[in-house]
Amino acid sequence: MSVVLTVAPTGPIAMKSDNQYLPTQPDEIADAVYAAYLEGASVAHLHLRDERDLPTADLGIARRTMDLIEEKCPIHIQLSTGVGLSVPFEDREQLVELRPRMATLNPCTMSFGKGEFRNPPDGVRRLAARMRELDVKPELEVYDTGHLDAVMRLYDEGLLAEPLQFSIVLGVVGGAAATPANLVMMVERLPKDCVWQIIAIGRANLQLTGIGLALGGNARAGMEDTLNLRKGELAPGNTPLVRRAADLARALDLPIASVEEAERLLKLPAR
Ligand code: KMH
Ligand code: ZN
Repeated sequence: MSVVLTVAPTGPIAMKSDNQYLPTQPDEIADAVYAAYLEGASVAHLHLRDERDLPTADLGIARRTMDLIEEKCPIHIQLSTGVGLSVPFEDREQLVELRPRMATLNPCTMSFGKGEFRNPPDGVRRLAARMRELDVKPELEVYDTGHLDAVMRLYDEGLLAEPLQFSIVLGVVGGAAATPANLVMMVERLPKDCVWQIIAIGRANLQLTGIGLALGGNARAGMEDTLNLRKGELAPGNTPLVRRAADLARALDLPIASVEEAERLLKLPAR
Protein backbone atom coordinates (compact mmCIF):
# COMPACT_ATOMS: atom_id res chain seq x y z
CA MET A 1 0.00 0.00 0.00
CA SER A 2 1.35 3.43 -0.92
CA VAL A 3 1.91 6.13 1.66
CA VAL A 4 0.30 9.57 1.38
CA LEU A 5 2.92 12.15 2.23
CA THR A 6 1.71 15.55 3.47
CA VAL A 7 3.87 18.65 3.69
CA ALA A 8 3.12 21.12 6.50
CA PRO A 9 5.47 23.99 5.64
CA THR A 10 4.37 26.51 8.29
CA GLY A 11 2.44 26.19 11.53
CA PRO A 12 0.66 28.55 13.87
CA ILE A 13 3.46 29.33 16.34
CA ALA A 14 7.03 29.55 14.99
CA MET A 15 8.36 32.76 13.46
CA LYS A 16 11.28 33.49 11.12
CA SER A 17 13.23 34.48 14.22
CA ASP A 18 13.06 30.79 15.25
CA ASN A 19 14.22 29.55 11.84
CA GLN A 20 14.94 32.01 9.06
CA TYR A 21 13.88 29.45 6.42
CA LEU A 22 10.27 29.31 7.65
CA PRO A 23 8.04 30.24 4.68
CA THR A 24 5.39 32.76 5.71
CA GLN A 25 4.25 34.77 2.71
CA PRO A 26 2.10 33.31 -0.11
CA ASP A 27 4.94 33.08 -2.66
CA GLU A 28 7.29 31.52 -0.10
CA ILE A 29 4.67 28.96 0.93
CA ALA A 30 3.88 28.14 -2.71
CA ASP A 31 7.59 27.62 -3.48
CA ALA A 32 8.01 25.35 -0.43
CA VAL A 33 4.92 23.33 -1.40
CA TYR A 34 6.09 22.93 -5.00
CA ALA A 35 9.52 21.72 -3.83
CA ALA A 36 7.78 19.24 -1.51
CA TYR A 37 5.56 18.05 -4.36
CA LEU A 38 8.71 17.29 -6.37
CA GLU A 39 9.91 15.17 -3.40
CA GLY A 40 6.66 13.17 -3.37
CA ALA A 41 4.20 15.14 -1.22
CA SER A 42 0.63 14.82 -2.48
CA VAL A 43 -1.11 16.91 0.20
CA ALA A 44 -0.21 20.42 1.41
CA HIS A 45 -1.44 21.43 4.88
CA LEU A 46 -1.48 25.23 4.99
CA HIS A 47 -1.42 27.94 7.64
CA LEU A 48 -1.38 31.54 6.35
CA ARG A 49 0.37 34.58 7.74
CA ASP A 50 -0.36 38.29 7.26
CA GLU A 51 2.16 40.93 6.12
CA ARG A 52 3.58 41.02 9.67
CA ASP A 53 3.97 37.21 9.57
CA LEU A 54 1.20 36.67 12.14
CA PRO A 55 -1.36 33.83 11.72
CA THR A 56 -4.40 34.94 9.73
CA ALA A 57 -7.66 33.56 8.37
CA ASP A 58 -7.77 36.31 5.71
CA LEU A 59 -9.62 34.84 2.74
CA GLY A 60 -7.70 36.95 0.22
CA ILE A 61 -4.33 35.69 1.47
CA ALA A 62 -5.62 32.12 1.51
CA ARG A 63 -7.03 32.42 -2.02
CA ARG A 64 -3.80 33.95 -3.32
CA THR A 65 -1.72 31.18 -1.76
CA MET A 66 -3.99 28.47 -3.15
CA ASP A 67 -3.87 30.06 -6.62
CA LEU A 68 -0.06 30.28 -6.57
CA ILE A 69 0.17 26.61 -5.61
CA GLU A 70 -2.40 25.53 -8.19
CA GLU A 71 -0.42 27.35 -10.91
CA LYS A 72 2.63 25.24 -10.03
CA CYS A 73 1.29 21.74 -9.30
CA PRO A 74 -1.83 19.61 -8.72
CA ILE A 75 -1.09 18.83 -5.03
CA HIS A 76 -4.23 18.47 -2.86
CA ILE A 77 -4.68 21.52 -0.65
CA GLN A 78 -5.68 21.09 2.98
CA LEU A 79 -6.35 24.40 4.72
CA SER A 80 -5.84 24.53 8.45
CA THR A 81 -8.91 25.84 10.24
CA GLY A 82 -6.73 25.82 13.37
CA VAL A 83 -5.03 28.94 11.92
CA GLY A 84 -3.49 30.32 15.14
CA LEU A 85 -4.33 30.63 18.80
CA SER A 86 -5.27 34.32 18.67
CA VAL A 87 -7.65 34.10 15.70
CA PRO A 88 -11.36 33.74 16.62
CA PHE A 89 -13.08 30.47 15.70
CA GLU A 90 -15.74 32.40 13.77
CA ASP A 91 -13.04 33.78 11.41
CA ARG A 92 -11.20 30.47 11.14
CA GLU A 93 -14.28 28.56 10.02
CA GLN A 94 -14.78 30.91 7.03
CA LEU A 95 -11.76 29.36 5.30
CA VAL A 96 -13.78 26.34 4.17
CA GLU A 97 -15.89 28.67 2.00
CA LEU A 98 -12.90 28.65 -0.39
CA ARG A 99 -13.64 24.93 -0.88
CA PRO A 100 -10.15 23.51 -0.46
CA ARG A 101 -10.06 19.77 -1.11
CA MET A 102 -9.53 19.19 2.62
CA ALA A 103 -9.47 21.24 5.81
CA THR A 104 -8.67 20.43 9.41
CA LEU A 105 -11.33 19.94 12.06
CA ASN A 106 -10.12 20.18 15.65
CA PRO A 107 -12.80 18.60 17.85
CA CYS A 108 -12.04 20.04 21.30
CA THR A 109 -10.85 23.13 23.12
CA MET A 110 -7.54 22.54 24.89
CA SER A 111 -4.51 24.14 26.46
CA PHE A 112 -1.85 24.59 23.79
CA GLY A 113 1.59 25.45 25.13
CA LYS A 114 1.16 28.73 26.96
CA GLY A 115 -2.07 29.50 25.13
CA GLU A 116 -5.58 28.17 24.62
CA PHE A 117 -6.88 26.54 21.44
CA ARG A 118 -10.57 27.36 21.27
CA ASN A 119 -12.85 24.88 19.50
CA PRO A 120 -16.30 25.27 21.10
CA PRO A 121 -18.73 22.32 20.66
CA ASP A 122 -21.38 24.32 18.75
CA GLY A 123 -18.77 25.82 16.43
CA VAL A 124 -17.18 22.43 15.74
CA ARG A 125 -20.61 20.97 14.85
CA ARG A 126 -21.39 23.93 12.60
CA LEU A 127 -18.03 23.65 10.84
CA ALA A 128 -18.35 19.87 10.37
CA ALA A 129 -21.81 20.32 8.85
CA ARG A 130 -20.60 23.06 6.51
CA MET A 131 -17.62 20.98 5.40
CA ARG A 132 -19.96 18.13 4.57
CA GLU A 133 -22.20 20.47 2.55
CA LEU A 134 -19.22 21.82 0.60
CA ASP A 135 -17.54 18.41 0.08
CA VAL A 136 -14.44 19.57 1.97
CA LYS A 137 -12.87 16.46 3.56
CA PRO A 138 -12.12 16.97 7.26
CA GLU A 139 -8.70 16.01 8.62
CA LEU A 140 -9.66 15.16 12.22
CA GLU A 141 -6.91 16.34 14.55
CA VAL A 142 -6.92 14.37 17.81
CA TYR A 143 -4.48 15.30 20.55
CA ASP A 144 -5.65 12.88 23.24
CA THR A 145 -7.97 9.91 23.70
CA GLY A 146 -11.02 12.00 24.63
CA HIS A 147 -10.75 13.77 21.28
CA LEU A 148 -11.33 10.43 19.54
CA ASP A 149 -14.55 10.03 21.52
CA ALA A 150 -15.59 13.57 20.56
CA VAL A 151 -15.01 12.74 16.87
CA MET A 152 -17.07 9.56 17.16
CA ARG A 153 -19.93 11.59 18.66
CA LEU A 154 -19.82 13.86 15.57
CA TYR A 155 -19.87 10.74 13.41
CA ASP A 156 -22.87 9.34 15.30
CA GLU A 157 -24.68 12.65 14.70
CA GLY A 158 -24.18 12.21 10.94
CA LEU A 159 -21.75 15.13 10.64
CA LEU A 160 -18.82 13.13 9.20
CA ALA A 161 -18.62 10.89 6.14
CA GLU A 162 -16.44 7.76 5.94
CA PRO A 163 -13.63 7.08 5.66
CA LEU A 164 -12.76 9.15 8.71
CA GLN A 165 -9.35 10.74 8.23
CA PHE A 166 -7.34 11.27 11.42
CA SER A 167 -4.18 13.05 12.40
CA ILE A 168 -2.92 11.74 15.74
CA VAL A 169 -1.12 14.79 17.09
CA LEU A 170 1.38 13.99 19.84
CA GLY A 171 3.75 16.33 21.63
CA VAL A 172 1.62 19.45 22.09
CA VAL A 173 1.91 20.76 25.65
CA GLY A 174 -1.72 20.29 26.66
CA GLY A 175 -2.24 17.07 24.66
CA ALA A 176 -0.75 13.57 24.89
CA ALA A 177 3.05 13.34 24.90
CA ALA A 178 5.01 12.20 21.84
CA THR A 179 5.83 8.66 22.95
CA PRO A 180 5.61 5.32 21.09
CA ALA A 181 3.26 3.98 23.80
CA ASN A 182 0.81 6.86 23.28
CA LEU A 183 0.91 6.39 19.51
CA VAL A 184 0.18 2.66 19.75
CA MET A 185 -2.61 3.30 22.26
CA MET A 186 -4.25 5.91 20.00
CA VAL A 187 -3.90 3.71 16.89
CA GLU A 188 -5.54 0.81 18.72
CA ARG A 189 -8.51 3.04 19.55
CA LEU A 190 -9.11 4.25 15.98
CA PRO A 191 -12.30 3.09 14.27
CA LYS A 192 -12.02 0.37 11.59
CA ASP A 193 -11.30 1.38 8.01
CA CYS A 194 -10.17 4.89 8.80
CA VAL A 195 -7.21 6.74 7.25
CA TRP A 196 -4.59 8.13 9.63
CA GLN A 197 -1.20 9.71 10.07
CA ILE A 198 0.94 10.68 13.03
CA ILE A 199 1.85 14.32 13.55
CA ALA A 200 4.76 14.21 15.96
CA ILE A 201 5.63 17.65 17.27
CA GLY A 202 9.21 18.39 18.23
CA ARG A 203 12.10 16.11 19.04
CA ALA A 204 10.44 12.74 18.50
CA ASN A 205 9.24 13.78 15.04
CA LEU A 206 11.44 11.47 12.97
CA GLN A 207 11.21 8.38 15.16
CA LEU A 208 7.43 8.57 15.63
CA THR A 209 6.93 9.20 11.91
CA GLY A 210 8.87 5.97 11.32
CA ILE A 211 6.76 4.05 13.85
CA GLY A 212 3.58 5.46 12.29
CA LEU A 213 4.68 4.24 8.87
CA ALA A 214 5.53 0.80 10.25
CA LEU A 215 2.08 0.63 11.87
CA GLY A 216 0.38 1.35 8.52
CA GLY A 217 -0.18 5.09 8.78
CA ASN A 218 0.52 7.89 6.34
CA ALA A 219 3.23 10.47 7.00
CA ARG A 220 3.58 14.22 7.34
CA ALA A 221 6.71 16.34 7.34
CA GLY A 222 7.60 19.99 7.51
CA MET A 223 8.45 22.99 9.61
CA GLU A 224 5.03 23.12 11.30
CA ASP A 225 6.03 20.01 13.22
CA THR A 226 9.74 20.54 13.78
CA LEU A 227 12.17 23.32 12.93
CA ASN A 228 15.16 21.01 13.37
CA LEU A 229 16.68 18.24 11.33
CA ARG A 230 18.17 16.87 14.51
CA LYS A 231 19.07 18.17 17.96
CA GLY A 232 21.02 21.41 17.61
CA GLU A 233 20.68 21.54 13.80
CA LEU A 234 18.04 23.80 12.28
CA ALA A 235 16.41 22.53 9.09
CA PRO A 236 17.50 24.66 6.12
CA GLY A 237 13.92 24.71 4.81
CA ASN A 238 11.11 22.21 4.36
CA THR A 239 12.63 20.20 1.53
CA PRO A 240 15.17 18.22 3.62
CA LEU A 241 12.42 17.28 6.09
CA VAL A 242 10.09 16.09 3.33
CA ARG A 243 12.90 14.24 1.54
CA ARG A 244 13.82 12.51 4.78
CA ALA A 245 10.23 11.33 5.34
CA ALA A 246 10.07 10.05 1.75
CA ASP A 247 13.40 8.23 2.27
CA LEU A 248 12.06 6.73 5.50
CA ALA A 249 9.00 5.33 3.71
CA ARG A 250 11.13 3.94 0.88
CA ALA A 251 13.50 2.34 3.39
CA LEU A 252 10.48 0.53 4.81
CA ASP A 253 9.57 -0.59 1.27
CA LEU A 254 6.51 1.65 1.19
CA PRO A 255 6.00 3.45 -2.12
CA ILE A 256 4.98 7.12 -2.04
CA ALA A 257 1.52 7.84 -3.43
CA SER A 258 1.15 10.18 -6.39
CA VAL A 259 -1.45 12.95 -6.27
CA GLU A 260 -3.87 10.68 -8.19
CA GLU A 261 -3.22 7.71 -5.89
CA ALA A 262 -3.67 9.93 -2.85
CA GLU A 263 -7.08 11.02 -4.10
CA ARG A 264 -8.08 7.35 -4.36
CA LEU A 265 -6.51 6.25 -1.07
CA LEU A 266 -8.09 9.13 0.87
CA LYS A 267 -11.38 8.65 -1.02
CA LEU A 268 -11.72 12.39 -1.44
CA PRO A 269 -15.21 13.53 -2.43
CA ALA A 270 -15.47 13.97 -6.22
CA ARG A 271 -15.27 17.51 -7.57
N1 KMH B 1 0.15 22.46 14.75
C1 KMH B 1 -0.89 21.60 15.26
C2 KMH B 1 -0.41 20.95 16.49
C3 KMH B 1 -4.59 22.69 12.63
O1 KMH B 1 -3.79 22.89 11.74
O2 KMH B 1 -5.80 22.62 12.44
C4 KMH B 1 -2.14 22.36 15.55
C5 KMH B 1 -2.77 22.91 14.35
C6 KMH B 1 -4.16 22.54 14.05
O3 KMH B 1 -2.13 23.65 13.66
ZN1 ZN C 1 -1.69 22.82 11.27
